[in-house]
Amino acid sequence: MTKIQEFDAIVVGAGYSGMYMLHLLQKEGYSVRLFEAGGNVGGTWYWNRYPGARCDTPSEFYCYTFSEELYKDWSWFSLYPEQSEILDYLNYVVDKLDLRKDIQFNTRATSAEYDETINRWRIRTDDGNVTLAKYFIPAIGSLAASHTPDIKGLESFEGEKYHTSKWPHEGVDLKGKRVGVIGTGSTGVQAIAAIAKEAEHLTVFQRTAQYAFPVKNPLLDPDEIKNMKDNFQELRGKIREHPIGMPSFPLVNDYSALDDSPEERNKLFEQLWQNGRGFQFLFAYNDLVTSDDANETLADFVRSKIKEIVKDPETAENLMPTFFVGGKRPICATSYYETYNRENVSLVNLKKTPFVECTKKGLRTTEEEHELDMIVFASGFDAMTGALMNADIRGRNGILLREKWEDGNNLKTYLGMTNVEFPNMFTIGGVHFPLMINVPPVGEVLAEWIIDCIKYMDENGIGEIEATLEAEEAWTKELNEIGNESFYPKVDSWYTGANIEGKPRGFLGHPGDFIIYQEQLAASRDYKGFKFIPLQDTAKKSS
Ligand code: NA7
Repeated sequence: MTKIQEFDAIVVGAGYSGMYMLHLLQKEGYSVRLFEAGGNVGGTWYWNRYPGARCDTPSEFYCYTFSEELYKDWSWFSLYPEQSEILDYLNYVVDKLDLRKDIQFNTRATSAEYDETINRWRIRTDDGNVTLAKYFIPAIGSLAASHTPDIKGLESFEGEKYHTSKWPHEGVDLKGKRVGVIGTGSTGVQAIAAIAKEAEHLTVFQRTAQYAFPVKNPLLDPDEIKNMKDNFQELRGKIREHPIGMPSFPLVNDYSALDDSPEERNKLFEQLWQNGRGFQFLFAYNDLVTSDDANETLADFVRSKIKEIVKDPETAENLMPTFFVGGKRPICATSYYETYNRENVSLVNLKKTPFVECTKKGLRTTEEEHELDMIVFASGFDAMTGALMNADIRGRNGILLREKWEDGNNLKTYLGMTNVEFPNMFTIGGVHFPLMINVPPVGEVLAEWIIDCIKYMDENGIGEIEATLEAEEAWTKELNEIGNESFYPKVDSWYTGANIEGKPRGFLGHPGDFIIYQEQLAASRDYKGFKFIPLQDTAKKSS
């Protein structure tokens, strides 16, 4: 029998942002239920268990900073934590904050509709139950809908097939297997280096060659951990003042890359390469992602490293990236290029020899058939829009979110969080969510905005909040302007929807930096971009 329950708020997704949102709602005394499709907390980190999965953001910032006690009672042991260490951390948090009592695991929200007659969101879940709530907060993340290439004949393959984002929890035996990996994004480069060590043979199918900045994976020593904890307050401030929320990456030279001689520049780049601190490269000079010529100096340097590292000249040539560095999500990797020197690894350049079909034995390109025991899809996500548009989310008058967005051709939000015609719904992660900023602090800032708004509504007897058309139009226009001036349109990537054939192009995420976004959020706290309906009027409507 269908069970109907009512809460003040429903949160969907137990990743970083959803967990913090739940904590804030609990703390303020709201009744809340969080639905999570997985069997435990973690979101992205719960599902993405492929070999080599690891965070490319230093652990000291890839965590919550709203509570000094929470920060200090946990000690990371890796600078760049593996997936399992992040899950351990999130399990520590969920227990310490006593969040589990309000989380329903193994439960997928299948639809959400706003019922104007009762001014409540009605959420249906795959256990057959219905839940009503005044506030609906999908925190499902930007990369929740995986993408598998549409290769002819894929169903006929007789070997094993896995997508990295749905990696079996019990693990996969790679020993003695001929494995093919499709994709060389952040996931692919990690998986490739790890799979190569176990598989009998690894064939990498690469569509676009990548810049992979090296990261070394040192364990943190006790002094570093103590230092992080002792400087917590300062660190918290610095995270929010840094363009991507990662203050251990300072601007090295506050001048153009072109102002240094090639020798000086290469000396610095070489130092950064040896240091192995990934994203630090983008902050070597102040114009690396604003000037084509400056960008090309970095691109050239990486290409020279590929030539130096990869022994087989043809493989090295195929690994040479040519696009504007940063246009695709920058990639941090450990021993990525070195992996191609292994006897058991080969590279297929799909730009030269595209897929023709998948056969029962493997993948056939225009050149040859590659026989495989296993295909691993590291082929990314229908990012930002996928999960929200696949879901049945209905606002006023039954309008579907994907209809409002005209299937991705007309993406609009206000603040990357609210939508005209979808009252009392706040989205974290998804359309207009920041593209390149460290996710946990952005999630914190948004969850804090939402809880303040909810409190404001309840303290002022407000039944409904909804973005105004003008605010939504102005925000979307502003974002497009920032985006057009940025480097994002220069390159095909998931940032603009170009990773998936047929997906409409546009600025899916917020193209500005963390400081700009926080300024926009701060400015919106006067609520002039919203319409409020007093509680008594919503009550009248429903009577
Ligand atoms: P990405 O970065 O989208 O990478 C996906 C990879 O798969 C990329 O190399 C794609 O090539 C490749 N791809 C996608 N479709 C195809 C087809 N049809 N044929 C061949 N190759 C294909 O996803 P990740 O999972 O690596 O990373 C996602 C985010 O997770 C990352 O940005 C971080 O934020 C963490 P392309 O480059 O599009 O030519």
